[in-house]
Amino acid sequence: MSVPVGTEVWAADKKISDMLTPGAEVVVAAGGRGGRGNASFATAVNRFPLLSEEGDPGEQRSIRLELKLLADVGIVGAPNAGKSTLLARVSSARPRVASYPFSTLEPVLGVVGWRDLSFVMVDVPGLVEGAHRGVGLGHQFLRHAERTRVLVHLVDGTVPAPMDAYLQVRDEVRRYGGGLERKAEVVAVTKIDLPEAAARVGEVQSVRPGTRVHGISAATGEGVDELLGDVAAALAGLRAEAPEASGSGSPPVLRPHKPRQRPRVTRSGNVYRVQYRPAERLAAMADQRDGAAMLQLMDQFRRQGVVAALERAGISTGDRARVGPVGWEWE
Ligand SMILES: Nc1nc2c(ncn2[C@@H]2O[C@H](COP(=O)(O)OP(=O)(O)OP(=O)(O)O)[C@@H](O)[C@H]2O)c(=O)[nH]1
Ligand SMILES: [Mg+2]
Repeated sequence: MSVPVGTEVWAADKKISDMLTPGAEVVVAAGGRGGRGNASFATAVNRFPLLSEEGDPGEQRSIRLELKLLADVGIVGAPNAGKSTLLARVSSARPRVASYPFSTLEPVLGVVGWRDLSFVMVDVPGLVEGAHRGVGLGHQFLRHAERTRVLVHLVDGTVPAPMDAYLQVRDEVRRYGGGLERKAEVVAVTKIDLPEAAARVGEVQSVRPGTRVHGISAATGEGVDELLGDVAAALAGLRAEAPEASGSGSPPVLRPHKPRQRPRVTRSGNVYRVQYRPAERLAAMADQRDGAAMLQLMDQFRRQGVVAALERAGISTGDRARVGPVGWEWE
């Protein structure tokens, strides 16, 4: 199977793997084991093996592939903060911009060029209080910010309490978890071409002492270059800290863990049924009319731990034992 990079593979609501490098492989359903002919049952004392084994059918399972966008930088913020306007200003992406909340309904990627650097930014639809519980749109899109390395947090400079708006979005990001809250965050108050917004930068700065809160206008371009400079510096800092995997060598093959099977016995009345694929495979192929084959089968059941499992389950003389199509009276 070939899937795009950035895909998560889920089966039965359990994450099997992340596909992070081109060519990464994951086995989601193993092919069936081949059968074994009777020659493979020959031993020094049993030179005429009467047993053989049928092959197994391949595994079947439903899987869900969840594609996460890969971007270096995620733009987060309350609805109407000016996220899409900024992305449109700094890249050739054309996300929907409108003067009402929730105008962007799906994440949009843009490639940003800054000096000689280029990085990918994703415009994540607006976050509102309760987004982590699925209120509004933001939560389902926050996963697209999971793979980013830097968050640009935009605060609308025209709302009555920009500081509260900042803290609310921070809270949503923190509750979402997944390491999002630990990402480098570059904060900017938007729309500073409007006087009331320009006056708000200091307010937000007061909750972020020690790190610069930018004032930007995506409309006029004011402050945008400095903002991108900070983003580039954050990205460069992270690159220096954690150099990306060289990409050389063959991609790892991730295999879902398969628990080791043991014989399981279920009882109904005086019938003890053994569930154990290796034993059932043998039983399915054994010729029940051939006494010698049946003796060899019992011998294999003993080696496979089937007899011990039946004894542990409390089988006693006169009860019936069953393995696949083979049944016999216990003695
Ligand atoms: N004056 C001014 N208006 C801006 C600026 N940036 C955005 N706006 C306006 O603010 C409104 C919302 O902008 P968007 O970019 O759609 O906001 P958003 O954060 O993407 O909103 P959602 O997608 O709904 O979350 C639009 O009417 C924009 O024209 C700015 O720098 N100055
Ligand atoms: Mg938008």
